[in-house]
Amino acid sequence: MTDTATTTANLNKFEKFKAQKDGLAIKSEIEKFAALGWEAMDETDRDHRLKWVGVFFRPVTPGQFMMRLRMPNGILSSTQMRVLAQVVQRYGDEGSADITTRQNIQLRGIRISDLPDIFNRFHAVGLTSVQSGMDNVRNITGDPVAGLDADELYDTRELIQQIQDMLTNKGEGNPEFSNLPRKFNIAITGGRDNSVHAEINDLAFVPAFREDGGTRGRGDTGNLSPTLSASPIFGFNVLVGGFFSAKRCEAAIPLNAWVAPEDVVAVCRAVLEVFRDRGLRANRQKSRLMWLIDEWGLEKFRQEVENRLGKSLLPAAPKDEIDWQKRDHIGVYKQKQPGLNYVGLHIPVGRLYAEDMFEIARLAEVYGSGEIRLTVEQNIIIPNVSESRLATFLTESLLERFSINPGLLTRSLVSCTGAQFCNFALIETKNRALGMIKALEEELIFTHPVRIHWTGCPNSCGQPQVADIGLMGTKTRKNGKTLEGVDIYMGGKVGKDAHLGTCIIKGIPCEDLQPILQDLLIKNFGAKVKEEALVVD
Ligand code: SRM
Ligand code: SF4
Repeated sequence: MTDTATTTANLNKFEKFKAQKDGLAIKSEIEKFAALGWEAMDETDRDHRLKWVGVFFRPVTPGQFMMRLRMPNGILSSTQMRVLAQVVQRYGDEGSADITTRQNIQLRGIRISDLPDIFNRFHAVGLTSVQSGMDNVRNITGDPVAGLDADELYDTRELIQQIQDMLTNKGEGNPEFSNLPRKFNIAITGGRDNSVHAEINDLAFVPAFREDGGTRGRGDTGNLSPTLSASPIFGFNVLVGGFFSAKRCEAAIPLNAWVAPEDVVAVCRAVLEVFRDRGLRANRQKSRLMWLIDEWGLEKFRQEVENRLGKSLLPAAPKDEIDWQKRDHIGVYKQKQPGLNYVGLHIPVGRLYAEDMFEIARLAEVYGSGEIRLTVEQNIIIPNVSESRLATFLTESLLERFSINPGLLTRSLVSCTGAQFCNFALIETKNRALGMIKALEEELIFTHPVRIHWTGCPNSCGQPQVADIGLMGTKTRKNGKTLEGVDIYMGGKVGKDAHLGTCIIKGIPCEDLQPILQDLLIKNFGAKVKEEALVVD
């Protein structure tokens, strides 16, 4: 046996194949795969390693792959959107795109033979899909209205781009971070409403002022050089270990650290180096960062981060600045730039087709500055719409489908991919979610939005634990038959004092769900039955 064979013998299957060949290695094999075709490819390359370049084999639609991009801070240009539209357009009815719960875009219908051309197109417009799946850092989320919002404390855009550049070697792929023990999520919020769900990330930065302006921890070797300042200094309190998995869900906990914006990239690197080198790899169900923190205790973890950083971390500021309810950004809002507005369009369950994407790109160019933003609620924002053009913009026909004023259930609906494309799914989600919301809105009147999140299985990609009402797919039994069903979560709170909801009812068959939801909405969220729904004919 070789050394490698000896050391890999006891590893789980994922660690084994990563040790045999790094996922990023397949970057140089794309032309070969394209010529070979998916049927003839090595199965590990096809089903797993391709995810290192953001290409996902879909057992539900074999031969039609999914591509997951990276959209730092959820921002893209109209030129980039048009390229994405061109890519899915060539697949006709089988081509589509989804806005994801990480402010990102996934493309569907992709043929392996087209990958070289697609990567060339991406490259030409500065798009990358590198390291967006498997044991890599996912899309880094930030405030969707960064740089637009008059009340923001920090514009997160540049910082997030810097982190992505560091982690991915400017989108080309970075072998330093291509073999983590498991996936890793990073979020930064510079606003007051925690628009990124900081609490459900492995590493999150939330705004916080240090009153004393005290020591900044700048010495290379841990020597602190005090700089006194009269006014509070802006920075971030750091949260660690938030995650959802089928086995366990945890909100992130404070690391008891405050970092200045200029130190955020280095802190990300230090945390990731600790996770990469010391994270638990034996059992994939116990590999996320929180399991390491559990094993070591927070103090030791913090100490190891400081060792990697080469300097001390300052203690957390006593309070963070998350003091608003979370906004959904749907509708028209004034920007901090005089005379400009941002317009949030509701995209039902995040699903887009090529013609929608071309149209969004056109609207962003004609009425805005060509910029398009995505939200973790799977919607779109078009910024920089001038006052003089706003009224005409609002008459555009696309806004009839992608409304700025949808129904109060519709506007907050979120859904994961579900059975249409995801082989983990226990139920169909997106279409079912839309049908259910339509039926409930026909029967009930609401006074405020109710956030309903659907997720097709316990992996929780649709984040049911952050919702007012979360619906998690399951299989259930009724009259001796196995049916698609849901476990119902409630109590999720976002924004200020965010906390996770918990499961309150298990195993409701989807066919029996509507009256149960109706009841929950009436009893807990002030919904009222419409007069006409009460008329019996
Ligand atoms: Fe997820 C795996 C879709 C956000 C937790 N997720 C998957 C896979 C890749 C499984 C697969 O291969 O089929 C799904 C791809 C289906 C498809 O064809 O679209 C998938 N996850 C998604 C997306 C597209 C849901 C959506 O409709 O928006 C989201 C893509 C985000 C992105 O742009 O990167 C998505 N996934 C999430 C989130 C939410 C978040 O990050 O805020 C979570 C929970 C948070 C977390 O990770 O801590 C999440 N996905 C998972 C897990 C459970 C992780 C674990 O530690 O066990 C899996 C399964 C796994 O990794 O083994 C998973
Ligand atoms: Fe697939 Fe389950 Fe994630 Fe939904 S929650 S996308 S069904 S893995």
